[in-house]
Amino acid sequence: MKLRPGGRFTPQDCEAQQKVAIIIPFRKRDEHLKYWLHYLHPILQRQQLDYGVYVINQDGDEVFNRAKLLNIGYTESLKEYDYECFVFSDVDLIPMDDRNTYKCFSQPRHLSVSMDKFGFRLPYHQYFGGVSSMSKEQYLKINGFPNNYWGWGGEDDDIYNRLSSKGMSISRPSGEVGKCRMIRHDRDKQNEPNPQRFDRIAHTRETMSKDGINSLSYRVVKVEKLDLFTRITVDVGKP
Ligand SMILES: [Mn+2]
Repeated sequence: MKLRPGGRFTPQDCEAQQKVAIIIPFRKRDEHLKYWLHYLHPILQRQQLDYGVYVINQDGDEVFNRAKLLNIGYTESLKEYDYECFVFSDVDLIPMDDRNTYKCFSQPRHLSVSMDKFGFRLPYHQYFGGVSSMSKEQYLKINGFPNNYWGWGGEDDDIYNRLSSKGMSISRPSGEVGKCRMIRHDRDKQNEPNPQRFDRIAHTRETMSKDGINSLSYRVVKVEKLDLFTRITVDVGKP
C-alpha cells in the first residue's frame, strides 16, 4: 500500500471513479484518530479510491463547531487537489462492511446508517449525522453547511433541511452494508449541547442563503503533512 505524505492514495492498477477528500472535524481525540486511521486506510484502498485524509483541528478551547470545520475542510482540500467528492466523517465511526463505499452518489449519501450505538438502526428517518458524502455540485447547491452551530447537536439536521429544501433526498446503503461501530467515549469538554439548536433548525430555509460556504471566515494556524493524514489547525473564532 503506497500512501503518499499527507495521507494521499491513488490506485496503481486502475483509474479511480472519483477523487475523494475525507474530512474529519477534530479536537483532542488522538486515541480515536489512531483507530480510525488503522481501520480506514486499508478499507479505502480496497475500495480503490483516489483519496486524501484531512483532519481539521479546531485550535484553542472555545466551544466546538463541527459544521464550520467541515466547511473549512471542503475549502482547504480543494486548494490541494481537484476533489469532486467529499466524505464528512466523525473521528470515532468505523464502517464494518467494505461494500459501504466512501464515494458520492446521485443524491447526498448518508453512510453511517446502522450504528451500534443506536442498536444498528436509524435513530430517525431524517438523520444525517455521523458519516455522509456530497459531490461538489450537491454541496454548492445548499451553500455548504451552517457556520453558527456552536456546541453539540443540530447542525446535521440543518444540513438535512438544506438538502431537502433544494429538492434533494438522502441516498443510503442497506442496513446490512451500512453497519458501523462508534468508539465509546464520554461527552467532550467544550462541546455541550447547543440550546439554540431547535430554534436554528426551524429557520434553516430563511438563513441558508446567507450562512454557509459564501460567508465562511477562519484563519489557518498550521498545515502539517503527516504520514497518514494532513492536519490543518484552524482558528474558527467564537460564538
Ligand atoms: Mn461520537
